[in-house]
Amino acid sequence: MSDGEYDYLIKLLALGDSGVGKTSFLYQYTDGKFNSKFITTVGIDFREKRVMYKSGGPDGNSGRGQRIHLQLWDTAGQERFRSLTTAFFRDAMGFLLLFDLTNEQTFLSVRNWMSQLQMHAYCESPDIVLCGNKCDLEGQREVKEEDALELAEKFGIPYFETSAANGRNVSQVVDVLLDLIMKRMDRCADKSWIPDGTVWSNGHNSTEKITEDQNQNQDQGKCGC
Ligand SMILES: Nc1nc2c(ncn2[C@@H]2O[C@H](COP(=O)(O)OP(=O)(O)O)[C@@H](O)[C@H]2O)c(=O)[nH]1
Ligand SMILES: [Mg+2]
Repeated sequence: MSDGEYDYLIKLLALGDSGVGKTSFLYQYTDGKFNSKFITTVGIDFREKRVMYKSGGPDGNSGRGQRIHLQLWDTAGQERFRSLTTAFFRDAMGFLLLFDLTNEQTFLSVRNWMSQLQMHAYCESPDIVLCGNKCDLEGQREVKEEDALELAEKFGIPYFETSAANGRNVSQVVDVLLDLIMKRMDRCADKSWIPDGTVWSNGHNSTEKITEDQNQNQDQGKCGC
């Protein structure tokens, strides 16, 4: 597909404690590479990738493909809760919530990240995928798969064990998140819940698609789904 053309611009945000592998995960997803000596990228806070999304049609066959321009936002340096603001979460339509399978504390932080999300995201139940990262380091594992699954189930979100080092489940996680987002967009006929930053290829953003009245209902928790 040519550079300027896409049907949807979708912004995703990677969250989780410092060191869990957010930057490495995004780098593996967009570039298919891993650098164990990765130094926080200076000056770039998001990565981009184009994907095709095919929704299942009513008859079970694939519908027309949608051209998606994914913007994946990293959160380097903003991991500390107090520095996160509503503005930081604004515009993101889906969240990759990572913890480190070899560091139990990062798993315990997941609850805090979930409450931050519930407070600041576009609605109280935004689309989130939980990732237990560094699954290649099986010998150093501190978090059991069943415990992570149980927590994910409690929050009603999918859980995957991933490795930014060998790429395991990395693209699958993004596919699952994108699928949740696209299905939510389908469900919300008026689309008034869509965050301001969502841009259609014709240059209009979601704010332009709604009336002032509806605009007043755009507060978080009112996504209508
Ligand atoms: N073995 C292994 N190391 C990883 C993985 N993901 C990240 N790392 C390493 O963990 C450290 C922190 O990763 P980074 O991406 O900077 O974490 P961030 O602070 O969440 O962005 C770096 O040394 C990475 O090389 C993984 O899946 N497996
Ligand atoms: Mg980082």
